[in-house]
Amino acid sequence: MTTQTPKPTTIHETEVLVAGAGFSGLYLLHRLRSEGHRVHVVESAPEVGGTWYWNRYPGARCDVESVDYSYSWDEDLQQEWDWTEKYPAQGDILAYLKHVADRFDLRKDIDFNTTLSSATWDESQGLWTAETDDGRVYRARYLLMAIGCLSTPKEVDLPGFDRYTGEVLRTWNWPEGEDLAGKNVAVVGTGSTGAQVIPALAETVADLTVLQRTPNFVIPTRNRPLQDGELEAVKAEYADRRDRNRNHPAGVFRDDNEKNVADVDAEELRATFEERWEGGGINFLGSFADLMFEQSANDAVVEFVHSKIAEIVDDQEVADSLKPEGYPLGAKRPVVATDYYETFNRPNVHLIDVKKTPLASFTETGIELADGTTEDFDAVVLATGFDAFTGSFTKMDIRGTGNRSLAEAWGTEGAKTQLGLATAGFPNMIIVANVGSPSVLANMVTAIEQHVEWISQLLADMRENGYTMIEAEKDAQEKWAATVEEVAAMTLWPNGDSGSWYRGANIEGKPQLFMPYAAGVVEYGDAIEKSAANGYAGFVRS
Ligand code: NA7
Repeated sequence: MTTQTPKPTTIHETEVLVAGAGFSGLYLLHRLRSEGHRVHVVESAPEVGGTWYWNRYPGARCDVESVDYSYSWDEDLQQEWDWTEKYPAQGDILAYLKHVADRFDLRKDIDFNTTLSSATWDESQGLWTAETDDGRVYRARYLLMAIGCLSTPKEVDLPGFDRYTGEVLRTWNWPEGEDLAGKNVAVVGTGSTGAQVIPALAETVADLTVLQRTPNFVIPTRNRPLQDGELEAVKAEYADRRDRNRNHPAGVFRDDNEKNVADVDAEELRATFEERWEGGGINFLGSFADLMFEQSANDAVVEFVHSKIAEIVDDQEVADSLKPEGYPLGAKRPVVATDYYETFNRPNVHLIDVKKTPLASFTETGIELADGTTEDFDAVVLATGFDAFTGSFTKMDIRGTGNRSLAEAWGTEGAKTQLGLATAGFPNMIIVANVGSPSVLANMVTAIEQHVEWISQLLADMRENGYTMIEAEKDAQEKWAATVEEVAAMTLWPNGDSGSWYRGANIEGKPQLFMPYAAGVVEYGDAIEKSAANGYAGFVRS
């Protein structure tokens, strides 16, 4: 028997290791590298883009306008890039991020097809050691988690799903170019993803069955090509536009109505909702100032959307199933989609309301419902959502001081952070636009830029003052977690029985805590700036 000497592991040493090459990771790399830091990025995908690389299902589109869902930090970049539609399709965003990667020569510092499986804090050396699933090792002073809020799919929990032998497509990793034309297809899930993929597939498949558990409020997108001169007008005052975005809690300027529902009569109420509905998009949420604060105001908007569903959908039994009930509009992430309700008038589209007729089980060829009816499909599309915020952290074996596991820390107490930037016991691990910050409740790109700029300021300050370690203080973290909860409790966001991923309610057994900071990017920016100005209050440095 011969003993083989194990090959020595190559250790990639760097100062800053960034996990993720989406909007956050690319900006971190560019910014920190240009400030003289040694930065390296690892990315699971073979390409940049993060969320916008993976979610390439038919119909995938962002609900923030193109000209706002883009970087503001380079005037030449924003002047030279030409968006073509009001709201960007997934492919357009991906093309933009690829352009950014090439234009700023970012690829040379990114390892693609590289998934971190663990990261361990070495207390004696003050370094993170991160290992990939194929045994490569990185060592870095700082570990920046730019891994996205919605990057780890929820495990499939459909009864008998492993019996099904037909084609299965996952919206979060859609096979390039597959449109399922002419097939008999079922879609499971009616969140933002389902509401986009359903109308897109309905146009090409022979037959589409939608399995709906909880209906959502679906606002029309009203996407359209940008008109002549429209982009030029934005470019002529881009800096001001970006400023307005940064100064709106949603990270994107919205022409919000200052009136409350109680201030107007029935006629103005209806006219206001109608106008915003016709205008389309997230602007609808700015119909009245108190929509997310007063139950009675929210009841009014719910009633309006119900009336729209009844008006659009021909079959009133289907319309009734599509009407969300039992939770305020907004408690589950509002959905923006094109021709969603109209799609249910198509002869090739059928709704199965599994709350009315439960799904007994998947079979080898399709499904069997509790009432004994069966249906067969060529393909099943899963649009069943994500283990939001924490899922991408806890699936990694992250170990901080005293070898404490992050999955254990967050699994028992819920995900708590100091100012959404770090978590106690995990020194030098900085979190980007995720739990405890406005993240998903704002224009993600604005939220990301805010974080990247704060991190750049932090690392410069650490270098100047000779610090090598920063850690969240436990007490400050508890206070911030309480603030996040209190702010959410002032709104209707956490209310009702919506099963929202905002508070982990879509994952069985996950501790329920409202995870994003609901006061928005302006107040949040003040809070993180105040900490920095006070010597990084709420953090310990050494
Ligand atoms: P969501 O919003 O979490 O939606 C997932 C959908 O899948 C939702 O309708 C779920 O119903 C449904 N689902 C999940 N599991 C099941 C089972 N077991 N049976 C029936 N239906 C199920 O994820 P999306 O991908 O649509 O959107 C995520 C975010 O990405 C989006 O908000 C944007 O910010 C971008 P449920 O509501 O749990 O009853």
